[in-house]
Amino acid sequence: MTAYTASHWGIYEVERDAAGRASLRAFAEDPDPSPIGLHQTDESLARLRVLRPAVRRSWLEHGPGAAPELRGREPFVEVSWETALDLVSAELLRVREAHGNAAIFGGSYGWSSAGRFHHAQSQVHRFLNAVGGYVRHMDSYSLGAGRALMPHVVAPMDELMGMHSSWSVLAEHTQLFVAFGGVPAKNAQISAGGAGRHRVRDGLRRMAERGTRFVNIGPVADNLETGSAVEWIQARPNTDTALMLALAWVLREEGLADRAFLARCCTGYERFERCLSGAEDGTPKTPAWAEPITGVPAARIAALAREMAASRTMLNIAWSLQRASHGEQPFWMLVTLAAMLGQIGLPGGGFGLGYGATNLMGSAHARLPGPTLQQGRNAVRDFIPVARIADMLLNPGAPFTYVGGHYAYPDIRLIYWAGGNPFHHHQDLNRLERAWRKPETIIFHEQYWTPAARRADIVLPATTTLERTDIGSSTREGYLVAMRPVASPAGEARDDYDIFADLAARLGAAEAYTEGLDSEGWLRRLYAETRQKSAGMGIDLPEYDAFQETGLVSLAAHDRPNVMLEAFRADPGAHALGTPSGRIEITSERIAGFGLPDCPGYPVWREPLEWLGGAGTDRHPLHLISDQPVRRLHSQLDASGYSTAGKRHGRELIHIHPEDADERGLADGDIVEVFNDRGRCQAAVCRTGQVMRGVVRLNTGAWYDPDPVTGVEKHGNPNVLTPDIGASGFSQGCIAQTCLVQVGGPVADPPPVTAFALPELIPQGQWKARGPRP
Ligand SMILES: Nc1nc2c(c(=O)[nH]1)N[C@H]1C(S)=C(S)[C@@H](COP(=O)(O)OP(=O)(O)OC[C@H]3O[C@@H](n4cnc5c(=O)[nH]c(N)nc54)[C@H](O)[C@@H]3O)O[C@H]1N2
Ligand SMILES: Nc1nc2c(c(=O)[nH]1)N[C@H]1C(S)=C(S)[C@@H](COP(=O)(O)OP(=O)(O)OC[C@H]3O[C@@H](n4cnc5c(=O)[nH]c(N)nc54)[C@H](O)[C@@H]3O)O[C@H]1N2
Ligand SMILES: [Mo]
Repeated sequence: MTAYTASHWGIYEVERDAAGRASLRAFAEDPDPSPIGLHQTDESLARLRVLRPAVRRSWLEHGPGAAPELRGREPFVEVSWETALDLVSAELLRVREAHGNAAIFGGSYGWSSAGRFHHAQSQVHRFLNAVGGYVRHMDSYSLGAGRALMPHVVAPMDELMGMHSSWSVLAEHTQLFVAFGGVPAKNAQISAGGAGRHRVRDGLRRMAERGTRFVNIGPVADNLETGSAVEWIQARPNTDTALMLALAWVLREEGLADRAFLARCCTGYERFERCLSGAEDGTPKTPAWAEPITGVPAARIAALAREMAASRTMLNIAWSLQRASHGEQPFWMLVTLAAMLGQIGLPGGGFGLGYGATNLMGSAHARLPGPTLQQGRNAVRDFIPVARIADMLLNPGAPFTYVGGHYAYPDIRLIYWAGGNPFHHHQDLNRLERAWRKPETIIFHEQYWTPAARRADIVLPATTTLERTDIGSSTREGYLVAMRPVASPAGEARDDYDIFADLAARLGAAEAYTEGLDSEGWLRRLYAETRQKSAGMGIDLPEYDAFQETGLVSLAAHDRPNVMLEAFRADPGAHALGTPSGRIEITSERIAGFGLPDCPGYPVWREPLEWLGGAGTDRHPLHLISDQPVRRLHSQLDASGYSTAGKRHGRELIHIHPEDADERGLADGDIVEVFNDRGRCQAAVCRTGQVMRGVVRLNTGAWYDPDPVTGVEKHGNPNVLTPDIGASGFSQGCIAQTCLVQVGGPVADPPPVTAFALPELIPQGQWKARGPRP
């Protein structure tokens, strides 16, 4: 009987050698398995594990708030679990009593691991709710602007993601596929909670074979592989909204807009049209207007608009476009453009919000109600938009706006994090370093000595999925997986659940947190709930023990190809959307009512904070794209052999156009400094015609490794360069893709990369011998 494990990268089969040592191999039913997950068992990762509870030396000696500027620079003292749990529970009590639960930040953003029960974010939220609540976060780094916007325009993002038209429908019906930001197969390696069969590469190939024509618009060419020709229209980063407006202008001007669809299924087109035509501001949004903004020839824009109107056209947008200054606008404008084409709800037409952003979009699998751990009720009302963490820490009490509301940042004394890496995911990491000094105590559960764990005060070692029993299940991925432990816990690592259960007991909240169940009891309960709900949908799942026995349930028999918004189009009255009007809102009275200058009531072009057509290009003439990494998920598994094989001289590659490289005298493999006024990082040059002139690309996820003396980041982490400013006063989403930089000449004598060096760890006994730090 095959044993399985599930991960964000897919399902893998567990193989054992004669000595019983486990290794992973690709899942036989996966047509395009991701190599990333095969490397979960690499030795190079094992040496980075947190093996014992550890406390930063000054914090242990002098208590909360001691020498916060030494976070990340000090040794840790390894202590027993008893000591660590006593310290954590006493500190939670102290902060709660002195400042209340609104002084605890437990947003704890991050991808954690696959597995529905041992999901660190759910566990930490449930625990903090059980002990009186915490300050939470809204939205995600993935979709800050998109998540806030889409419920007002069409539907919430989670609903939309699950209803994308299936790949088979696209292959049959789509004649023209226009992608803003490609359909990157590298990104579709993953799905939150675990990919099943990887379907994007095959989906694109079949479309090309059936004759779909592809146009890829954006600064990068190699993010749309169809096995045949793709037209690449080079457009400056962050200017897509201007381009789409010009396409819309042509549709209107030439009578190609579907007025019947706009009248029947949308609201507010007329208001938008006044801006489009120039009636309002005297500037018609013509192709000639868009050309100098986008760099795309006006004639090509006009022709493309006509081609779109003459074909069954699918418009797709990458999520990265909304991870930008005014990131609401490209999403809103894409929907508007698709509405003008009038093909929303028709097979193969309409819009996609992120085909390729993960494996999910385009699935034909049933939407199984996966097992979900209830997180309980949060007694604290304060929250932040997720990417405003440094603002919150630096400016307690300061006001902020979010989706029309006015709020104030809470005053945080304690941070509790499990399952995320803020020193990977946040922008302007030099600013975060300063903000990070504010709390008196920072507690992390981690598996690895990540840059964030190294900047904590108390680190509790957590098990990995490979060390736990769990249930793998993800929206529309087609499988339920009985995840088996593959190895015993490293060192003294414990499950997040067991750590929180012990803490809850110390804080008198054992019953609220555990409800009297251990992990096994919870798995049985969650599975039973899913089984019952599935039965209601006509999907029969085996009993828990039989499920454990088979290891895997395939839901393929319930597959059904989907056409997005088909029912709505057929009868918008009977299938009204959840927007205030029940229609697609090209103008949102609600958003207009918020009176925000940087996000009015209909889609508009606004200059990004930093861009190739704006100020600052004299000193920082290159636009930096910091996109998702090809060889890892965020910062996870960065030390694996697969991820490190993609580096050069131990550094990330910066992709640069050969002419931009020549101007700087740069050869392949040269180590350079990439810089702006926020920071500097080093990277190794990769000359390529796959990025347009004036644009450089540096994947995210290299473990943050600043030189302690110069402050220069040595490993190639772009987040020392990106701005930490909200997309707008509406969403406050992260704007990592809005960033100007300069690339310097080759660095003569680069210091060694130390990203994967362990912090100094002092065994508890030896710490006493050394005595307190002077
Ligand atoms: N410049 C730039 N920055 C970006 C982006 C970008 O496009 N450009 N993208 C952003 C996006 S979309 C995202 S989603 C974020 C991602 O940011 P994160 O989700 O924070 O990144 P990960 O590296 O996945 O961090 C997950 C951490 O959880 C730990 N972990 C995994 N499983 C468990 C577990 O079971 N228990 C515990 N206790 N810990 C566990 C892992 O070891 C890892 O350190 O990054 C954002 N940052
Ligand atoms: N292998 C791998 N896959 C992942 C992840 C990972 O870490 N590793 N992360 C996952 C997560 S959490 C998320 S949220 C998704 C994110 O999915 P996305 O945000 O869509 O992914 P990115 O790779 O950042 O960007 C996609 C493409 O958009 C292009 N682009 C950037 N800016 C612009 C622009 O202004 N205009 C145009 N037209 N194009 C632009 C980039 O060149 C890139 O090729 O990916 C997921 N998939
Ligand atoms: Mo994301």
